Amino acid sequence: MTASAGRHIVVLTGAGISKESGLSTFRDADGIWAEVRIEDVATPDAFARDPAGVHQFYNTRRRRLAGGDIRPNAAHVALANLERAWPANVTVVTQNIDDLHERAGSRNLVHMHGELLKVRCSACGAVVPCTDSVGTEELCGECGTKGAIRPHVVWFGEMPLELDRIDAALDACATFVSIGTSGNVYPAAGFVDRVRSRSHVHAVELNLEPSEGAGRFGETVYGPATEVVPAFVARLLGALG
Ligand code: BV8
Repeated sequence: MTASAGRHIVVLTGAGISKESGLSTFRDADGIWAEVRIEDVATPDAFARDPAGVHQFYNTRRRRLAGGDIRPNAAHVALANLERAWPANVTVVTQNIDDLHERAGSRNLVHMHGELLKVRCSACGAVVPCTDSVGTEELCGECGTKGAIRPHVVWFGEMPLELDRIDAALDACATFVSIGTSGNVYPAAGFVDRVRSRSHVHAVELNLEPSEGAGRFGETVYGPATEVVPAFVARLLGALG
C-alpha cells in the first residue's frame, strides 16, 4: 500500500461497477454489444441513418435506469465515502452514463462519456435533464428547434467530455484506481499509461477479471466490485491511522 495520506486519488470506473446494481456491461457474454452492434446504435453515422432506432436504444436504457429499481451498490457507496474521508482530492472519472455514482454521494465526478438522464439540442447545445423517452419530433425547450434533440452521450468517434479536467487530475494524482472496465475503449484505457509515465504513482486494478491492460498496474485485486472496492477503500482509510 503506497497511497499516502494527503495525496490525490483518481478513480476510473466502467460498466462493471454497475453490474451488481442490475445494469448490463458491454463486453460480457450477456453484455449490450452481444445484443446490438456499436455501428448501429453508438456512432454519429448510426444516428444520422436511423435516429428513431438510436433513440429507442437509449429510451429503453433511460426508462430502466429511471424506473426506480436500479440503485447504487456497495462499490459506489465506498467511493463516495472515500471522497468524504480522504484528506486530499478524490476524483471519480466514469465511462458510465448511469447516475449511480452521484446517487451514492460522489460529488467530484466526471462523466467522460455523457449521461443517459440528459439530452442535448444539436441546434443550440442546451443540455437538459430527461428521464423519459425522446424522439425525432421533439421540440427544444430552449431554442424551439424541432427534431434536434439527441442523447447527451459520447458516441464512438466523438470527443469525450472534460478531458482537460481529467488530464489535470491524472497529472496530480498519487494513486490511480481502475474499477470495472475491460480497458478496450480509448482514451480512457490509456489513462494508466499517462499516470505510469510519472514516478511514484501507484496504479491499481480492481475488476472481476484481468482487463486488457492488467499488466500495466502495480497492484491488481480481482473479484466482484461490491466486495473488492469496499475492502480496498477500508484499507486506504485504515492506513490513515
Ligand atoms: C475518441 C457511451 C477522439 C455510449 C461509450 C478505430 C476507429 C474509430 C475509433 C477508434 C479506433 N480505435 C480506437 C478508437 C477510439 C475509440 C475506441 O476506443 N474504440 C475501441 C472500441 C477500440 N474511442 C472513441 O471513439 C472515443 N472518442 O477517441 O475521440 C479522441 C482521441 C483521443 C483523445 C481525445 C479524443 C469515444 C469512446 C466513447 C464511446 N461511448 N459509451 C453508451 O454507453 O451507449 S463507450 C462504452 O464502452 C461505455 O462508455 C463503456 O463504459 C465503455 C468501456 O466499456 P467498459 O466500461 O470497460 O465495459 P466492458 O463491458 O467493456 O467491461 C466491463 C468490465 O467489468 C469487464 O472487464 C468485466 O470483467 C468487469 N466486470 C463485470 N462484472 C463485474 C466487473 N467488475 C467488477 N465487478 C463486477 N461485478
